[in-house]
Order: sequence, then structure tokens, then C-alpha cells
Amino acid sequence: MTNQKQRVFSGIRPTGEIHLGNFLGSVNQWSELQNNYDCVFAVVDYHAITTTFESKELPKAIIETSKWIIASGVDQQKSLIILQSQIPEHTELAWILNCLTPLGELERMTQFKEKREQETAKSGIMAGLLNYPVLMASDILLYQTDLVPVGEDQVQHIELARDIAKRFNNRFGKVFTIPNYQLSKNARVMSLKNPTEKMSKTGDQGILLSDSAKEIERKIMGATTDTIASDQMSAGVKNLCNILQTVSPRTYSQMLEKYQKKTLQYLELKKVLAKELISYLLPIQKKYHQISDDQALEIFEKSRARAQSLAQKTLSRAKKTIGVL
Ligand code: AQP
Repeated sequence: MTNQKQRVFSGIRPTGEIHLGNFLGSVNQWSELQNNYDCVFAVVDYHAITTTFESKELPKAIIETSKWIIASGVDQQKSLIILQSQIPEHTELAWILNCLTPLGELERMTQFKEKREQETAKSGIMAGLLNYPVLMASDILLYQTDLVPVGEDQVQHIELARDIAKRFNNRFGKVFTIPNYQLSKNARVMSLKNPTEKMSKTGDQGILLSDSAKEIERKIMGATTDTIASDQMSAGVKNLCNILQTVSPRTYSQMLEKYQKKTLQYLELKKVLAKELISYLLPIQKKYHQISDDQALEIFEKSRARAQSLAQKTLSRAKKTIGVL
């Protein structure tokens, strides 16, 4: 009997700076997962060019994203950390999967509908935006992934990847593992200004991992809390509490107790959260600043050969199965 660990795959787009939503919803789980799973973490640069991008900004975003991954505790001795464009099997399998994915399924994706509106106002909608979830399916399926940790906004894409894999396996014979997803405790960190919308790179960026203590404090003190008096906890307060629960569970319990006794002042909640979040992020920020650009790029080189051999194995099985010689 083999005692092989299950495979985890997760990726992040190098589009601008990482915010607290990306971090708590995704990257923050990676360093824990690597202790129990065989992990492949990817900076998915080909996903970054599916929306309006600046070619001058992209290398900087790739390097910064790589630094945040290392700073958050992902260890290249334990995990593969890859740059998607360095492993051409991702796009090659994506082409095959594109030819087996009904157009209607892609047009129904919520993120496509949302981004289509944003992109129309910028440089227009490109075919890559529609096909984004197929490339994502390829990223996941290439590594025979069992589990994908994601924020809530990506669940629909994982479901599509599952459908694509099942359809392929049923029609041609089993090639792909059917992946499951795992939501983090902070699967949907909301915008601080408008807590009914998610914190995002393109909307309200909220708190950036690179923000100074002063910036973090300013942004939290300016967060929307209650707009109308109600017995229900408002979306804004809930959001602040959820963040606090992750960065300081003990302080969260104290604040919750006060809330339940109706003695919690939102000013106090904000001050406490700002203090706890600043100390939570400080060691990660310090580590980030110690990593050079060269080191950030070297990590991709170190993982490339092993990742590519895993990817090639799946791709050649998929090609053979569909009859491509
Ligand atoms: N607000 C969020 N709460 C929890 N998780 C989130 N994620 C994104 N926003 C939140 C998760 O972060 C991971 C990486 O996302 P990404 O950077 O690859 O995706 P993205 O679409 O570029 O990120 P944004 O900030 O959401 O950008 P825009 O504004 O372009 O839509 C994913 O697991 C995602 O779920």
C-alpha cells in the first residue's frame, strides 16, 4: 500500500498588490497545507493578462507576488512554487480542454459577467477572459490535484474544472483526478468601505499587505460599521470581527462577549483590530523586505523541472487518450 500524500494546487494572479482578502482567503493557508499535502503553488501570470494589464508592471507584480508567498511561510523545500508561463504544458492542455468545453458554460460564469462589464469600460473584452476558467482547470488537472484552497469567488470555477474532468474521463477514459475545493475561514473578506462587496484588486483594494502601520490604522478606523441600528450584526462589523478572529482569536472572544452584552463600542473594536492586524502582519512584512528580486525569481527555477515532469506525464496521457500522436 502506498502512503502518498494528496496533492494541493493553488494559484494567485500577479495583478497589482496582494490585499488582505487574497492573503487571508488563500495564501495564508498555504504554509499550513504544505505540512500535510504535496503542494504546488503557482503565480499564474497567463491569468494576469486576461484583463487589462501593463507589460511594464507585470514583471514587478510577479516578483512581488513571489516574495509574499515566501514571506508568508511557504517553504520551497516542502512545496513546488511555479511561474505558470514557464511550464507550457498549462497552455497546451488548456487548448485541448477548450475544445471540449461548451461555450455556454463559460458565458454563464459569474466572474466573467462581472469582469466583462469592467473590461468593456477599459480595453474591451478579449477571448482570454472568457477562457480563463479553462486555463484554470488545466492548471489544476495537470497536477492530478485532489484539493484546491480558494476564496468563495473561485468556487464556481472549481466546479467547472470538476465538470470538465468528469466529461473528459467519461468520454475518453480516466486521465484526471476530480478535484475538490477547500474554503478558508476567511473565504470572503469584504471591502472596508462597502462591506456588501468583496475586497478586490480592482474595486476597493482595502488593506494591502505592504501597507504601513499608519495606513492600516487609517483604513480600519475609516471602515463602515453600522449604517442603521439593528439587532443583527451589520456586514461591516461582521467583516471586522471575522478578520480579528483570524489574527487574534483571544481578542476576538473578548470583543464578541462585549457585543453580546451590548457594551461593544465600534471605536474600540477598530482600535483593537488595527493593533492586532499590524502585529500579525509585521513579521511577514519584515521577511518580505529581506527577500531580493533575484531570490524571488530563483524559487521558480528550483521547482520548474519537477513540476514540468509531473505536468508532462498528465499531458501526454491526455494527448494519447484523445488520439493526438
Ligand atoms: N475578498 C476576498 N476574500 C477572500 N478570498 C479572496 N480572494 C480574492 N479576493 C478575496 C482569493 O484570493 C486568491 C487569489 O486570487 P487572485 O488574485 O488570483 O484573483 P483575483 O481575481 O485577481 O483577485 P481579486 O482581488 O479578486 O481581483 P479582481 O479585483 O480582479 O477580482 C483566490 O483563491 C481568491 O479566491
